[in-house]
Amino acid sequence: MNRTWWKEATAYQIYPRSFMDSNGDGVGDLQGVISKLDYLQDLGINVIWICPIYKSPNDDNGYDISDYQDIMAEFGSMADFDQLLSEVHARGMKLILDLVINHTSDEHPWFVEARSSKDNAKRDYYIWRDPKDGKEPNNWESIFSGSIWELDPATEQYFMHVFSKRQPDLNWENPEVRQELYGMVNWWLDKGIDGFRVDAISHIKKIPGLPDLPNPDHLPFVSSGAGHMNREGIHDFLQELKEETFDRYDIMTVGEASGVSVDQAEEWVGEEQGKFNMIFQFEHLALWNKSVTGGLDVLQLKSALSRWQKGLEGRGWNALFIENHDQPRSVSTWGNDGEYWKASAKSLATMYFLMQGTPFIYQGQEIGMTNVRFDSMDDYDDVAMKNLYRLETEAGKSHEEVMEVIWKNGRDNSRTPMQWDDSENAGFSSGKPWMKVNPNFTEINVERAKQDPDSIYHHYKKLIALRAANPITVYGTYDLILPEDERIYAYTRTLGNEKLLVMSNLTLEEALFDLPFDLEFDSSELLLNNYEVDPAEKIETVALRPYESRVYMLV
Ligand code: TEU
Ligand code: CA
Repeated sequence: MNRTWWKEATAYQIYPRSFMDSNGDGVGDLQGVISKLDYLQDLGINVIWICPIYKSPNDDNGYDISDYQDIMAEFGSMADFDQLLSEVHARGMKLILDLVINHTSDEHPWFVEARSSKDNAKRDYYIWRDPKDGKEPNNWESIFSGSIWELDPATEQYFMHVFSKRQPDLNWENPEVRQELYGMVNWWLDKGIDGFRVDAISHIKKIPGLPDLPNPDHLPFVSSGAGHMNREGIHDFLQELKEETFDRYDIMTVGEASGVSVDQAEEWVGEEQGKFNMIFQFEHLALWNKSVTGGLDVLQLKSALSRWQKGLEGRGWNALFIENHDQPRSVSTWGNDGEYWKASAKSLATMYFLMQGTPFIYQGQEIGMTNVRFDSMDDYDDVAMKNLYRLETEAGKSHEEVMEVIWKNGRDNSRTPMQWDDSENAGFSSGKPWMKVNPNFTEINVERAKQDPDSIYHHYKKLIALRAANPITVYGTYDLILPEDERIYAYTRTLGNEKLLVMSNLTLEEALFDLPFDLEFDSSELLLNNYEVDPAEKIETVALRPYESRVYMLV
């Protein structure tokens, strides 16, 4: 396997609106990010992925872009961006941006023109259809609830939006659209950025004819992935994108690729044929029920992640993650944010971090930030959850019922301001934050975590250092062990005559680790643990306490 910088890197995701506010207006900004670069460097971070910072009316917090080559005024100016880039580089780190090219904002000049008349030159930049029987052109549902179509009264045609109605989908079938996008991508790459996380890229190809999808339950609209998620023909677009842009630079690319399965890995991330260096796959995210009671299914988690580990072995590269700005907090969802808060956050961290791939940490994950429960919808912002709330309450559900779902699944769980210290507004802002701070900030914050040698923060720091110092953690071959165990996620990594043994109890119960008898070694060295352990303890059988995890080097 070829060695490259992006395989060896540890990445950190910043949601700029909620990271650090430098001027007291309550909104995080680029100067705020700059002020925390030393913090990230000290943590051991090599690559920063910053969520969209472009000009945007913020219907979906920057994922609705109205000018690709300008900076959102609330975040700063292009001069601030240039400073950010050079300060990141000065610290030996890399910066990748979020590339949102499935759709634009409805305020993008292309769309403003396109909607002005049916024969406008930009009309075909988007996807327009006549009404069918006085209604939507087909029965597809938007990922953000409701129809995928919005009627534009001026021209009496509908336009398609896979996400919010203020995020019209670009028409990738139009070569002019593609050329415009490539030019923009190269403009940023020429500026010297180090790559992109490519948003919702598996949605750019829609099936020909946009037919109704099967609707056995006679729903008003049906979940529409079959119409636009990883559809046939998408690789023609992706290949062109790669050739016209990415291939010309030494950069890192990560596609956000829902709906892609491991048997398609070669085309997506193969070392030769792949369109991206790595992708965020979604299979493990679907594993905790979207229901209120759903917890973590350890067996399924093991099979999903192992499938990707083995599927890409020697062929491509994984992006490793358990959190991002679209998911609730991992410690609340998969771990335990009560009594076993520390232990479970560390056990989850160890479990995913030492697999083969490039690990990503989402801001706040490194201090174990948790989900939040606000009582009123007024304290929430996410357009997806606001749509859901409106439609569900209109359909007769009670406020309480819908709030349970939002508390458990809502994207704002991970979008509350970063908790830096225990001062007012958690040190995020001297003004009123755009979104309320999680009230647990007096307990959970960076300052306190740094002072506590036993903190989740220090555990992450050790993991990052362990990865940086041991090529086996990057290049070693992954093998799942104890596949049938319902509590323990255990695996080995092998490189030369070394083996790394990683064991994580992912449950509240004690679990007995039985070393497989074919695992041979002369000596074992304890490298990382989250409970007190006697380093000389024999590891043939180990009683792992709730959420206990350990890492050994076997030689
Ligand atoms: O998310 C995209 C996203 O969630 C879908 O790609 C995913 O396919 C779907 O949920 C699976 O059913 C990205 C951003 O991360 C998100 O914040 C944006 O809201 C969204 O794109 C629109 O730009
Ligand atoms: Ca600000």
